[in-house]
Amino acid sequence: MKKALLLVDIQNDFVPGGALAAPEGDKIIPLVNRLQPLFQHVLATQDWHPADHGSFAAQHAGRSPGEVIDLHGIRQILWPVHCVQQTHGAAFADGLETRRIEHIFHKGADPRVDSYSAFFDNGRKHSTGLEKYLREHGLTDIYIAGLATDYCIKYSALDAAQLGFNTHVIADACRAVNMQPGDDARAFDEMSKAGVRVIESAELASR
Ligand code: VGL
Ligand code: ZN
Repeated sequence: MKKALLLVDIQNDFVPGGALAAPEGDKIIPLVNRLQPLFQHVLATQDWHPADHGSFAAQHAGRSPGEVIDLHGIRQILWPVHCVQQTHGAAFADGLETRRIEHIFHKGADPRVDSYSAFFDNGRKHSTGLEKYLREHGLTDIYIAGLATDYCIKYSALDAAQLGFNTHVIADACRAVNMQPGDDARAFDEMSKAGVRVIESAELASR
């Protein structure tokens, strides 16, 4: 058994003050920094969009964030402009310890398709390289923390479990966008039902 901590989208735009903030998203940062030394392997993703990404409401005349459209055949929630490559919003959130991150996987760079999962785009056509990396390094047990519980955490965890990794989500080291109240609870429920172990950070120190 070889463990990896996967930090999902802990970026300025997903914390308060950012374009698509998860409420209290900044609260996970000190905790995530304390968790990192418990793992030999720390990996991270960054949501990494071109300025004209098709998930941005601003790309669709008359549309607003929160509306749902069909984007090249896939159901797409429209978002505010966020995590544009090379901007402050796309950078790792202020205060996040980044020196232990051994590899960064970017997602969402194709303007035609969104990418919630750390593994594949939403059309499951292209992979980020994360699966290959995990297999090549013999990493079998994945512990996920970051933002946002109801989107990128959920889809990353569901894919990890489906791909056969022992998948854990550290609930108190995640925060949700919660466009609808209760989205976070529903996301945890869906992950549990799919075989993801939803744990608390306190359980980790003793493993
Ligand atoms: C995310 C919405 C759009 C996330 C990324 O990281 O959860 N959510 N892009
Ligand atoms: Zn995005």
